[in-house]
Amino acid sequence: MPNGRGRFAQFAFILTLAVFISELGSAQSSYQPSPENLQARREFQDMKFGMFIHWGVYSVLGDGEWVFHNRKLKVDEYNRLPMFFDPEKFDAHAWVSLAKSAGMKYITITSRHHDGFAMFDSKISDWNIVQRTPYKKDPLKMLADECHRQGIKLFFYYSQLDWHNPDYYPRGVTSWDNGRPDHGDWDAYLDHYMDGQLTELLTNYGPVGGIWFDGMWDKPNADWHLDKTYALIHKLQPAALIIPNHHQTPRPGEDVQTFERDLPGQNTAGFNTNYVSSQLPLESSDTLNENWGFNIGDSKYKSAAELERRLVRAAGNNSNLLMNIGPYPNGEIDPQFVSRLHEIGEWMSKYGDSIYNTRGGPIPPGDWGVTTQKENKIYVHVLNWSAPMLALAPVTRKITAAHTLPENSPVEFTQNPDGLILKLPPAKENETDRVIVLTTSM
Ligand code: JFZ
Repeated sequence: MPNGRGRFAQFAFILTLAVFISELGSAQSSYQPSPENLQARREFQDMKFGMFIHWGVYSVLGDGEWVFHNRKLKVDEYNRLPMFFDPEKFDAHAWVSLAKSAGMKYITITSRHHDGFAMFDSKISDWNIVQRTPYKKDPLKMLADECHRQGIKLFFYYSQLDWHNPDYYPRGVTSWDNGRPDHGDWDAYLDHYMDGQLTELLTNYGPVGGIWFDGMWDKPNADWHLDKTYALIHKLQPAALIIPNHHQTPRPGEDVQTFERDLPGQNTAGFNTNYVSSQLPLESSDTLNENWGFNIGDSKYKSAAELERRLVRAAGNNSNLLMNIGPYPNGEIDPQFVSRLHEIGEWMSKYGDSIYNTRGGPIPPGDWGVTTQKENKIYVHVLNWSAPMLALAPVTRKITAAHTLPENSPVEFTQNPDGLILKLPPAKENETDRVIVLTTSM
């Protein structure tokens, strides 16, 4: 009879097997990613670092993107807001150049958030930037054109949750009495309104990197017509990736597993799943200060060094990092964001080799740091270790050389079946990451 530990191991094994089979089964039952889609997934993993942008009419109030809900405003009251949204300083070239200078390879921007307000030229409803604001233009079109010019991939965040449309009914867990009628046509909301807008986004903006969905958690038990919507997206643009922020085990048709404010498998935020897909590309999103949308009272900026370490930890966990900024309502970007992004960009120009195009390395991540790998290189990222000798778990590949990045000076090492020992150079002042490049024979 197995003891307690044996029984637990047995249980854990069966559970792992069940999850594995279910992922395999569901992937096979209905969704076969197209070759373009599989290629796009690899390219997504190669990019590693993206810019998240939360920007909408809510930015005018400087109180975050949830202000409609947090202040329990009525629809008629919130309807006044677009009249004051006139981002005369919006400059698509400046935004895309900023992302590029930070070493970011993609941008994910809110095409509409939970207020349902379309930040693009939509014919499905007049609740959009062209028809309701004095600005009258489509910033997403300008951004898409500029991204194509500068070689940056553009993804659209799209909120499935809607605090404005009466057809978002029955309402979900975030509902409050905001003056909408107590009836509505849920199927029309999904099939006409949402799929209609998604069709616009995937038709009028050239090649799109993908759709980043959010808000399903508002009605966890509703029928969201996911198969239909996912099929529509993959039909319109086979390479477009579906990235759902539902914090659950991935479903068929989904192409990336994303984790909000956490590394894959961690759940410090309290709403993420511990399950990490072994098949899908991974992404972790976070905020540069403490808010997604512009919040005038938020000056808690993370330092460039802290952001660099997060990026390194994400890469070592086989994940991308999507780092958010909330631009001002006039279209300018907070200089505090800009200076940090420039600093990260400088750092990436020296250390980018150890991050771009890599996958999580062969040595498990630890408090000391992480590893990444590509081709015959293993990059050891030492983030938190002060002693001269670092002992690591064994690596099966034979290591033929070790040197520092970016100086390329040799590093002494010992490799045997019990492990790998590196003699580290002393940390330099303000060094966020000591990178040792291991060259292997295969
Ligand atoms: C969502 C949005 O609500 C938020 O405004 C932002 O856009 C972020 C990227 O995504 O955040 C969530 C999603 C789910 C939960 C909490 C915040 N949840 O389930 O508790």
